[in-house]
Amino acid sequence: MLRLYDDPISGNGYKVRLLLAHLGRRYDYRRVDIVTGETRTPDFLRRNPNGRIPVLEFEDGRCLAESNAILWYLAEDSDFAPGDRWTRAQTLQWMFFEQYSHEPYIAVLRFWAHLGDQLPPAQAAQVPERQAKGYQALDVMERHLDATPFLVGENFGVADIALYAYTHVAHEGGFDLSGYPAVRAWLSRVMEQPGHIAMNELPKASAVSAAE
Ligand SMILES: N[C@@H](CCC(=O)N[C@@H](CS)C(=O)NCC(=O)O)C(=O)O
Repeated sequence: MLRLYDDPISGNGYKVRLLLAHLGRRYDYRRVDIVTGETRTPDFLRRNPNGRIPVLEFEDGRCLAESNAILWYLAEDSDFAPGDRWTRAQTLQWMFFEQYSHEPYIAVLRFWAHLGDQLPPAQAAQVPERQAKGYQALDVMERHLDATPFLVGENFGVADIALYAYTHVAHEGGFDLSGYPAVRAWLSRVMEQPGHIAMNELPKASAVSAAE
């Protein structure tokens, strides 16, 4: 059975849980605490030398890191994968946008907000700039989603999953989505997809175990 190493607080991990739910796949869930450094133990670093969740482990021991690479792998040959060359390229365009222009601002500010008073001053000083760049990413999405129901044309797919994960909790990092009606309508469309699970929905207790 597939095994997912993840922390429930992580939007990157949620992307993978959300796609696995849509695909109806069972998997073993291993919780790894990112705040206490469980991603940096020798045991975990053997699975991902980059010391980060999510990591998908296969029965033969191979491990795949990077949330969007995992989405791409799992979606292949499913309804969530883009069909032709152009939609594949557009999907990758949005997934790279997510990693370079969205996640470093919207996800990181959410994580920093969770740290509260523990946030080091050097990082607190970066908040205004990261907030401005996060709003720039939302502006890009708003303009695009004003003209199309999903990020890549008419069909819900892995680009939507990749960007939904942190956009729907952007408010937790201090972002106000009230000025983004097209983004909010898209968030609702994603939530309405059959098979959708919320971020705090973990696989059944029997499939959940603590990291070894
Ligand atoms: N680009 C990676 C980012 C992964 C990442 O930043 N993971 C965070 C949680 S969201 C993590 O494991 N942090 C723990 C650490 O850095 O030790 C992806 O998309 O999977």
